[in-house]
Amino acid sequence: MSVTVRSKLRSAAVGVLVGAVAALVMTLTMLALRVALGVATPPELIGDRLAPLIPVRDFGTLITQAGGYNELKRLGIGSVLAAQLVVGALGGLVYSLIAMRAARSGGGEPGRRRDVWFPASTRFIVAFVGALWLAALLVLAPVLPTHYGGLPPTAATVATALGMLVAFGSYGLSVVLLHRFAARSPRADLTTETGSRPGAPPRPDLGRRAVLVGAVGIAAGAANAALLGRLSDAATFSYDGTQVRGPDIAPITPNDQFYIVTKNVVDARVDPALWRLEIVGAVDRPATYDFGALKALSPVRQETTLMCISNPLGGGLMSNAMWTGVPVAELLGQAGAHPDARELLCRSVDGYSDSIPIEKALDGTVLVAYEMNGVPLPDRHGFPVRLLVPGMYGEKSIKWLTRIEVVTGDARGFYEQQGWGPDFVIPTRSRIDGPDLRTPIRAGTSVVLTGVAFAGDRGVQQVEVTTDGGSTWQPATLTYPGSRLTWALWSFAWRPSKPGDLTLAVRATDGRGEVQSSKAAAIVPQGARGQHVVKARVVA
Ligand SMILES: Nc1nc2c(c(=O)[nH]1)N[C@H]1C(S)=C(S)[C@@H](COP(=O)(O)O)O[C@H]1N2
Ligand SMILES: [Mo]
Repeated sequence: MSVTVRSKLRSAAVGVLVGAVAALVMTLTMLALRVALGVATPPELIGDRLAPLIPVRDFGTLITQAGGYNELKRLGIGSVLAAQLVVGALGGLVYSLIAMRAARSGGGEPGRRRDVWFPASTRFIVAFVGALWLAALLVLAPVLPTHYGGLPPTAATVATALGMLVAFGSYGLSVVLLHRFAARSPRADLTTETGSRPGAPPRPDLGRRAVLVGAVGIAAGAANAALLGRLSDAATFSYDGTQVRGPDIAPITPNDQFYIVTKNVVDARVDPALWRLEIVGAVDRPATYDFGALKALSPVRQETTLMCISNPLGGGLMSNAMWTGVPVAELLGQAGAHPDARELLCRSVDGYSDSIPIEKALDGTVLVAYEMNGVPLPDRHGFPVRLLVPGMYGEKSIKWLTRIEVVTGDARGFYEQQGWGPDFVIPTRSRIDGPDLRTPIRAGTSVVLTGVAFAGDRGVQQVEVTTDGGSTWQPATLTYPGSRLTWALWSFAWRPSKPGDLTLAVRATDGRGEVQSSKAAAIVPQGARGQHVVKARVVA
């Protein structure tokens, strides 16, 4: 192999190595900013940018193929981290090629002054980092107002942009410094090379230096692994999708059992000192509240049940709590919402958004809640404040709320953009929780069936049970009648007289007298509808 080919290959290899190591340094910078300051990382932002663009059916397929929402989140983060490494290595490769060409063409001659201080390779890396940064700002513009430590949208945008600049900058600086070290200035390297004997073995010095760069890479990789481990311990993998159900369901769900759904890989952990609630948009008097100012307003206590739109028939993505907070109607009254106001577009520190109709917001039951069952909201449920929207699916009850914007048009939130909805009003639902009917029942014995029924913000008037596949319905007892905004708990004493395979089902009647229909609908796009049906085997 000729000397030039060998030296080119060697240069390219050094470039790839340096680029990959610099990418590890960049990732480390991102993760450190995330852990220490709550600054959103590009892997998280890219996921949040893409998710709303994916039609809900495809999103469902992706989740199934990945083996669950948590697995899809893991896959997304992993892919972006891997892509960063590849792009970083390519950047290093191009850098080394430019450095080599500059060294060859300018070898020996005194370069222009500009080229001494800013050689072509340095200009390339500045342009590369600058272009990546601008592209990231443009492409990620809608999700830049994200800050997991609680900064309001405008400050969050600045924090995210600066964080990316620092991270990308750490890449560029690492490429220049590591390359200079590894090739001991490309110019000096190649000048020596031309003077060396044809066919001479590569200078052992370069090999040793490359090994040292590799060692920096291993150290950066280990530090990345340590920070990823910390983030993964705090990640939502362990609790996203937590359900509560079973025969011992309590009227009020304890906070540590309340169901959880989140789009995040690592949830927000808001510092109340940074946090603000902004009321903006079509209002006469825009306002900003800090946590103290919000709690100084006269609070209301309101028991309310929440249910996720993706709760299957019979599922446990549904819980009930006693909430304390301030009615949104009061905040809007203070701000003076314009008469042509149509919706509220609400935003969270995690970049999540959703909208609610203005009539709903003004009905007095929509709260900015800061207590759950008598204690401050747990982090997972939206500390310091969340929106609480009775009667509509849980996605409207935005956690870590930071901005309410009064809009005069139709605004679509995170999930609505995927194609969920457009109707988010909770239909009447009920489920059978107990007993476990997988084990056969002996004819003639008494069994107590129990469960819950929920009719959004219409209340539950009556619950009925059928044990003959819907031919006859008998009233159940409401062991906890609940209120207009909550679920009810029911029980039904059943004594099957003869053996056979039976079909049990439950139906509720809402406070307006409307009976839950048996007409089934899939979860996508407006939430499951129909009756929860359970098979039972009665033996002699
Ligand atoms: N900021 C923010 N709010 C959010 C979400 C989210 O991912 N981010 N998920 C929503 C969804 S889909 C549901 S069902 C409820 C769940 O609230 P919980 O976890 O307190 O039960 O929160 C909603 N609010
Ligand atoms: Mo949800």
